[in-house]
Amino acid sequence: MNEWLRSTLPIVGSEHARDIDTFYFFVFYLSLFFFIIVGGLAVYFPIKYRLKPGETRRSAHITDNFFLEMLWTVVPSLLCFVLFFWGFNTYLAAFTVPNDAMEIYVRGRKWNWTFEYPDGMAGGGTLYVPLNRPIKLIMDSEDVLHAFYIPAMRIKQDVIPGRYVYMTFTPTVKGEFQIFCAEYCGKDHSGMLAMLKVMDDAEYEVFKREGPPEYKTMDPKLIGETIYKTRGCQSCHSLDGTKGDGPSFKGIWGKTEQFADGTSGVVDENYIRQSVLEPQAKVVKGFEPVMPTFQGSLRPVEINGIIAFIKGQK
Ligand code: HEC
Ligand SMILES: [Cu+2]
Repeated sequence: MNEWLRSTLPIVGSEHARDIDTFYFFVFYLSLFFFIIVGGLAVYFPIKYRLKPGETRRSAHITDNFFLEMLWTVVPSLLCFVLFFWGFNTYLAAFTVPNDAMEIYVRGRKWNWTFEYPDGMAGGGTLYVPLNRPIKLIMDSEDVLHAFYIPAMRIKQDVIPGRYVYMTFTPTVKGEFQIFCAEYCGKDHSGMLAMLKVMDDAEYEVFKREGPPEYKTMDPKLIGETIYKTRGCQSCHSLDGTKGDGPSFKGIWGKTEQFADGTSGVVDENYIRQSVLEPQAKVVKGFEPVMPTFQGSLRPVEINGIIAFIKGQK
């Protein structure tokens, strides 16, 4: 029975998930117990006490029964106390963030999730976390209400525009687990799918250095495009020639750029790399030196992607 019941639930990905399941099983069996008593008697009594042909018996006149009344008042009250304190404790434990938790920012928007890691690295689609390390997710939304939900961790939290909310979990099982947006009202929340990938320490080190495994098979241009869209380049650099806070990327590859200090230089691999890592080293004439540095927050493979992407903007 227990095994069958467990098989109807998602995988148990953390200690907290196990606590939630234990509580759930308790409520389930408690309900089953009362269902059998109430349902059983509702079937048994009408049969046992039915009026048989020829009988004119009337029921006995019973006004009260002290013992029974105490029983059905005290026992359910005690059960309610147990359910409340047990449930409240489990909830508190789920929202108490351990001091050494690794912080990851989660951003919801119509219709996807992005994740930003402590070292400034970012990505969407998959949330990468190390095994057995407490994780704190600091979450907000760019537009409407969303609900970040990881069934394997048994945690769900509404994500609200203009306010940070958080949740925490400590994954104890390696593997990939589904992430949903559980917000009901709105067109594509059900399509805001992402994965949680729990990696051991060695795999996580590789991830920090080289980026997500899918980079290996991705076209560098596409990596560059992803960075362009998810890391804010888009807000200052257009692709259609329009001048924004920064120069448009359209047609800059191979062009000779005039700098504010009177020098000039050709837009090539090294120049783009330097522009991203030390934006103030060469400031394009006619622009303010407002570009933030991406030193330490873009991996080499991502910078190569940006170069390939800019090359493609004819
Ligand atoms: C806050 C606005 C802002 C953001 C965000 C920003 N940039 Fe810039 N960028 C600028 C400005 C302004 C310049 C021109 C001044 C300079 O060279 O520092 C510039 C210059 C550049 C240049 C040189 C362009 C040329 O025509 O010579 C490159 C390449 C570049 N940025 C790439 C990026 C990439 C890649 C990102 C995202 C990872 C990014 N920028 C994010 C404002 C921004
Ligand atoms: Cu949503």
